[in-house]
Amino acid sequence: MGNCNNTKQSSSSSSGNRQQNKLNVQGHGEITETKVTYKILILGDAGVGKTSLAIKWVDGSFQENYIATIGVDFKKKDVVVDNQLIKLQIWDTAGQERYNTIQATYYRGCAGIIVVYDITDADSFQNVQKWIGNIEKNTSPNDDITILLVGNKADLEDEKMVKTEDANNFCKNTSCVVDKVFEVSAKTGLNVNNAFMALVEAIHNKKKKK
Ligand SMILES: Nc1nc2c(ncn2[C@@H]2O[C@H](COP(=O)(O)OP(=O)(O)OP(=O)(O)O)[C@@H](O)[C@H]2O)c(=O)[nH]1
Ligand SMILES: [Mg+2]
Repeated sequence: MGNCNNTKQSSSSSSGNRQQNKLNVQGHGEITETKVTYKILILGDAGVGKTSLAIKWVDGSFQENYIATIGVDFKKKDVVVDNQLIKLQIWDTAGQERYNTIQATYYRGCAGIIVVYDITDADSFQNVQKWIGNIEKNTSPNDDITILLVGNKADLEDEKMVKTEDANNFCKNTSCVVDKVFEVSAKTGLNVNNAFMALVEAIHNKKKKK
């Protein structure tokens, strides 16, 4: 796979400056507020569940009816990693082909990208390659972006068309991608928090090494 930075390599770029304050967050005791913001982009074909995943993780809700995203939607969430408060800016993009041209600008300042496919839709998994190609075309290795592959709609196990093994092999063979797939369900919430937190922790650990 092309020019993405290997997650094990370090690079000079970084996002966010670190001003440190102490503060108390319920359930976490005293933590350090680092004023670090990570921008996370969600990509993938139309209808795979990008918006549903963002809504489930940030608001805890789910809706059955499909309303296609137009352009991009934004969500914010704060998380604690290593006793540090990290602010996340989540950019939920439109999967529909006609919006693809404006996505080049979305990559600016991006720390992590979630590429989503639907486990019941083999085409959406085939197209993951296209999305990774799009990332490579619009970013440079110095941007040091961490990518996480997510297979959504895991609640529809009976209709599963994409093998976990194939998705894991894809991750292992693609240098900038976290080395395993997260199969999740925006409907039931299965693994949703684990997936987002795995990405945030991977970004955080990379930046810590610099
Ligand atoms: N069964 C099931 N349905 C889901 C799940 N996630 C999303 N859906 C449904 O799939 C449809 C599309 O979901 P969206 O979240 O709008 O998809 P999207 O990827 O944001 O689509 P675009 O905005 O057009 O790119 C909706 O009808 C959702 O209810 C899931 O985990 N399980
Ligand atoms: Mg959407």
